[in-house]
Amino acid sequence: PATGSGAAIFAGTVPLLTTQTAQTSFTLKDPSRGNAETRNAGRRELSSFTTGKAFTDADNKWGNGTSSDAASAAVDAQYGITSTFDYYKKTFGRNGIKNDGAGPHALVHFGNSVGNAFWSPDCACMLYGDGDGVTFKQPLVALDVTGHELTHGVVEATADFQPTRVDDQGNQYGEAGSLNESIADIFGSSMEFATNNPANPPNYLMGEKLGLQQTFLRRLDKPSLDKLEGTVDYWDEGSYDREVHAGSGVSSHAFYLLAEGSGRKTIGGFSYDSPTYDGSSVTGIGRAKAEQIFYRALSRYMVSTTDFHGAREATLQAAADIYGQDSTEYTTVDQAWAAVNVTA
Ligand code: ASN
Ligand code: ZN
Repeated sequence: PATGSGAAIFAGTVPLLTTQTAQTSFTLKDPSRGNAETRNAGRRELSSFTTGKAFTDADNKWGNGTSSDAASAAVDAQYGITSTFDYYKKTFGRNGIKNDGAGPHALVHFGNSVGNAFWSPDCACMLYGDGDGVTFKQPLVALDVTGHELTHGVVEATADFQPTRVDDQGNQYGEAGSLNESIADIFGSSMEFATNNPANPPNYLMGEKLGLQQTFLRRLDKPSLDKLEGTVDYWDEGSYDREVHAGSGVSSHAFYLLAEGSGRKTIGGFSYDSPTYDGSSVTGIGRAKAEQIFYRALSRYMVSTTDFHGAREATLQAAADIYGQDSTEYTTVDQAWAAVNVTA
């Protein structure tokens, strides 16, 4: 690969490994990471392009750090997809989204005024809108958004959670779909911690770089602080038919409690105060162990119809496999689920 650098919108100035195609021409494709590549959708929708257009650059210095240069969003995207590739490889030995060695693909500048980012099963790639100009004023290329969306690709290749219901506007409901959103937030924020970019300090907030009025999209320590999507802290049998981004809080909160514990805590300059359903206090086992437990549960025990009670059992089994049934880790998994009202 050729060694270049990029000026991103969110991630600061970052190194990029690229491909030289001529004396003075480079493309945004990283041969050291399964040809992970970011291309330009040119504001078109999926129906009217197939692969977009390659970004090229004469001196291998990409972007100017703002949206005024179309390449800047591509720098964030390429940095995000390669950082996610590295995260899964280093942390879990997973070689790519599908574990087939292929690097992720991304298309930036997707569609006209799209305030969202997606994992698309059609192209097996990331699609990033430039924002709707109202709620989202910037391209949705922030690091944790990339970790979230690519994790939907990992979920598709593993448990493949399916929503129990989809309404006529395409909104998805139910616990398996909520686990999909939750797992995407769990590994999206874990990837942010692993990447530890100085311009993007890691935390348990999702989408905090996007310039939202609420300052974040969702958060794992106390999901109910999110008023945008109405995310919930605890499982509630009586009313459980939630939109998946709202329901995701239950298992995201269990993960946070497992990793960090309940109550007040300052991590990397961010303050958290995580509650529990039953007033119990939970002592965390650390993020690294919590990640291993959740990944093993996802990749071995969870299936398309797994609900929160099934997720509890899957993570208990994973903890028993790694640490033993008499371990503190196993007991803490049990406590963390009880603290979000998911019990045997
Ligand atoms: N950003 C949304 C998500 O990943 C897009 C979607 O798939 N509905 O949850
Ligand atoms: Zn999602």
